[in-house]
Amino acid sequence: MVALTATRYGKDNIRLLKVERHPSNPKLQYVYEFTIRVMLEGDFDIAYTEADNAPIVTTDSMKNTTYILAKKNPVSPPELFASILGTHFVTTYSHVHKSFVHIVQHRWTRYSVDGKPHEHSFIRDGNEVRIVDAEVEESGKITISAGISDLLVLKSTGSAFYGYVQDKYTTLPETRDRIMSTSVDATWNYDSFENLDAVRNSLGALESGYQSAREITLSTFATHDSASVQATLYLMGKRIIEVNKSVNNVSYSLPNKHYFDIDLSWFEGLKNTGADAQVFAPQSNPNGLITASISRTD
Ligand code: AZA
Repeated sequence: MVALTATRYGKDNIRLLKVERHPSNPKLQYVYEFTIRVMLEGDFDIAYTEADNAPIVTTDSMKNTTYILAKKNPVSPPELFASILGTHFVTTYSHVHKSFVHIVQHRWTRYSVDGKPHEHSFIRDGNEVRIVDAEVEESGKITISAGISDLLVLKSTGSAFYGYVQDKYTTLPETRDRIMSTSVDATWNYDSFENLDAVRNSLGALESGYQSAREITLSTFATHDSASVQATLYLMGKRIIEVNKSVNNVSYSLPNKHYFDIDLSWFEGLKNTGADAQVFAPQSNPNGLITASISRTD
């Protein structure tokens, strides 16, 4: 005997770019580029167990719906668009009980020409992306998590690492001054929203939630006199929760991108290690991977 115990299906990698024009100055334009995944849960079992396609909302229709709702609605902040899209599926189809919308927003940052922000020209300033996940229930309740991925940062000093376990397996030298680099993946969760209107009433908080989490991540990375990736990670998460009252949980995944000293003493006694190190060898792998979640407890 077997049983179907869980199903979820949808369209992945729906790519779209939307141009929005300023209401009173159509030459001033805004662009938003997304890669979107829409997944549905509901009464779809017979499609799997009896080869009966009657309940299937095609994944092609999900793609079409995504384009149409992007045309008819604001797509920024992405937390709002994810909620609009997810709400559409649970309100349009009575057999859809839950929808899951995942949005990856790619960077297009307005750039300046002759010192003035240009009206319609943008630059991809890095591979960093903004992430949103919205889970929408048929009651209307919306649970949103947001995040940042692939935010690559490096500091050339202000990081030490010593005092760790020393045993017969240890070869890593202690250091009071090292390069620290990571590609930040951060996710934070908001209190759930009763419905789409509640999301619409919180747009400022959602946008500032993203901006402040990014700003805290960058400033803490730069200014913290770091004892380890672990200690810097914890401080970032703690500060985000302290600043943002509607955020209850922050998770980070921080690969440790190592840059090793190169001993050049074999060449005419050239000093290039410890305090004299200037030329480093970037390492691709293996790499450390430091993860943690920090939660509000009060
Ligand atoms: N944390 C660090 O910050 N650096 C390291 C570690 C670690 O756990 N292990 N090796 N180097």
